[in-house]
Amino acid sequence: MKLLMVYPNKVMVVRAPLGLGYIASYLKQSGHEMKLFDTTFMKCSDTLGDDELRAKLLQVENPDILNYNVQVNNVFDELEKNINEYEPDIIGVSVVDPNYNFGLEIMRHCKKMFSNIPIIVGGPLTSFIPDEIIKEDCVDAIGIGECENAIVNFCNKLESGGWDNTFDVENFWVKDKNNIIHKNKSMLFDSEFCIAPSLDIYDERHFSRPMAGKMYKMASVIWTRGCIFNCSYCANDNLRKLTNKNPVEYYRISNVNKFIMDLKVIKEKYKLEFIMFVDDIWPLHKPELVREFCDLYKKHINLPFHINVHCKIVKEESFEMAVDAGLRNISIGVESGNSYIRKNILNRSYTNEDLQKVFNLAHKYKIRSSSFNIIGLPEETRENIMETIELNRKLNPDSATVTIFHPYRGCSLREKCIKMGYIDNKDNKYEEVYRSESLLNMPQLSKEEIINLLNSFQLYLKLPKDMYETIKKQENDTPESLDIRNNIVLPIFNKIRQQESKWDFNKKENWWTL
Ligand code: B12
Ligand code: SF4
Repeated sequence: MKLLMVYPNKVMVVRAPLGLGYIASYLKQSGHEMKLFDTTFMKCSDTLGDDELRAKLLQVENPDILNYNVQVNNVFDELEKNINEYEPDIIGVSVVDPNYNFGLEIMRHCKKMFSNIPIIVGGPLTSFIPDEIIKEDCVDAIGIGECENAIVNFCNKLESGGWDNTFDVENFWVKDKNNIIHKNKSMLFDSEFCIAPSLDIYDERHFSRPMAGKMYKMASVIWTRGCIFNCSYCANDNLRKLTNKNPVEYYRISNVNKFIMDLKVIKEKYKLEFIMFVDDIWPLHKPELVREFCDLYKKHINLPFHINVHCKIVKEESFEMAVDAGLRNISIGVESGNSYIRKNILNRSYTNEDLQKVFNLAHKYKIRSSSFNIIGLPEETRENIMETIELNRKLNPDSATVTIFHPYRGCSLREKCIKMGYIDNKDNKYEEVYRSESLLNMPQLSKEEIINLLNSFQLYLKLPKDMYETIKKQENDTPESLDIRNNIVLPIFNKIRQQESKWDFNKKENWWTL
């Protein structure tokens, strides 16, 4: 079977969608074919791309390095051309909340032009609104949860017995010709010895990423699947519940030896300079396993790498071994500087001291650290956001990523937003507001104030406190504010940034300079 998989990425988030690489490798191994139609580097809207937005918000150092050579072609013409040339048996579409509306436009167009080709949809969103997606006339089947095995079964059964033969494929909901939906349960994917993802489906530009002001040839990889926590703004808890597994069963770690050997092949094939682990939580709480990983990693990979860290599970022993093996960059979820918001709104339990300990480790071992922060949270006030800034000043990360809270479907905090009247049950216009606007109508914190604080977060973080009055004056969008921003505040900010540590991850030693 030939599957044309569409990745309808309208917001130009450049990191590759890894799940599709896994699907491609499983299909290939079973004698099927998959081609990716990826809109990341096509101009799909007039809004800025993700990295450009980050640069505008002062979250990217040296924005000059960003040049993805975006093509200005018509996505629909391009897609038709691809379908005519490739002649797929199935069209697949992968959706998350911020690309669903665009994905739907694409599916409707495909159904109109190629009514005889079945359309299947997957990605995290199908797990949360399966009824809504399957009821669309342009959709013939949906895959729920992780679908490496499921999609192979689906293709095998379709090839051997036609559409009616696919009605009992696990993880799939399939529509028959009378519009009756055949629903099957979702099984947890056993990733222990999973096959490496096929990175050759991706455009090479996905591998070129900015980090600390320089571009590196890097690939995103994932060693573990799932997470042991259940934060309210994240979909993981609900993805886990679908499979009826407890958090320990849901958190899966692939065989170290197989993982490293697969990574070695990828490293050599793509001449990588940097490895970006996108695991939800990298297993720093398991020193024995980290030791095994580091020994093999040093021997076979020996490249600088990045991981995501949850401050509650870090053991210094593991941290030290990881640095010795090449760990050079960590991202730590701070999220909010206010403990009530953290515990009661985000369902995250840790103290400022827990966070400080991990940032101190990064400073002690001289690796680069970055904090993740969310603003515009339910019940949050301006003062709470200032607390987040204050905490970041103490933690002293090399960079702070700040995003506006969006109540994505599948996250339990969305229900709270609906209950409190902050959003309407139908609100789902994420692609227009991604990184640039809040969807929440809250009495204590206006949408304007959230944007103003997003625009000024880095300034409050880096500039001396005696400039706070001046920074406040440039927060809104008036000509006077712009004048203050451009002529007083930004020149000082840029000077401070120039004086900060510089990082060169290609160096084995002295990768930082002061
Ligand atoms: C790595 C990651 C990214 C990467 C890669 C994105 C990608 N599209 O893969 C980057 C950094 C680019 C990213 C960006 C964003 N992400 Co993200 N991301 C993740 C993360 C942590 C892991 C994804 C992953 O690789 N999983 C492992 C692979 C194997 O699983 P998978 O990608 O889901 O693919 C499997 C299935 O979904 C399915 N499948 C996928 N596509 C298809 C298609 C068909 C036809 C079929 C049958 C099956 C199928 O099979 C795949 C193989 O098992 C998840 C959290 C999570 N636990 O899933 C969030 C997550 C997917 N991201 C999310 C969001 C919202 C975003 C952003 C908006 C950023 C943000 N502000 O949070 C952007 C959106 C950009 C975009 N256009 O996709 C949400 C989605 C929520 C929702 N309701 O849709 C998640 C679930 C996190 C959360 N907040 O809860 N993300
Ligand atoms: S720790 Fe991260 S991945 Fe895990 S549930 Fe919380 S937000 Fe999601």
